[in-house]
Amino acid sequence: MDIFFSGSIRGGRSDVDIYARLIDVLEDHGTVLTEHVGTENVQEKEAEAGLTDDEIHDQDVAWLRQADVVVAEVTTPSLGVGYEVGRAVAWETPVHCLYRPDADHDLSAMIRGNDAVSVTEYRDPTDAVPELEAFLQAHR
Ligand code: 6IA
Repeated sequence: MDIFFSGSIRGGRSDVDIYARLIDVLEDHGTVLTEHVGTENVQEKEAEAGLTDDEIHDQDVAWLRQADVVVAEVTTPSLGVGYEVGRAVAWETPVHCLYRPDADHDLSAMIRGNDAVSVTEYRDPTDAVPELEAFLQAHR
């Protein structure tokens, strides 16, 4: 199963350790197409790779199209994550979002109010695992 993990990059990297822990869980269930989202120094790597924004966008949309499911950590608001969720919903790719309610920002109504998107609220990644695994099983 191809899993697209979506998490903030230019929106802010304060949750990178959480992304890495969630990606570890997802890797037990399939291929995570977007492992770089959980990499500590992704912005340095981005500079080293010398990719243009056009190349990043086109590669990312191709992975999104390929994915069987999308898992998005939406606690740190990110334009890219919102865009990816919107496109996945339009393609009827199943989307599950993870949100920590003790965050600075309340969750967008465009996510919480979207019947096509399921949301798990959690504090520690370990607490999110049962609902995440149930989502993956349901779309296997
Ligand atoms: O607006 P943001 O940058 O916060 O959007 C984050 C989302 O956009 C993530 O879920 C990623 O899927 C996607 N994204 C943003 N930057 C990249 C990227 N940079 N590569 C792939 N997807 C990206 C290149 C890094 C690489 C050379 C290590």
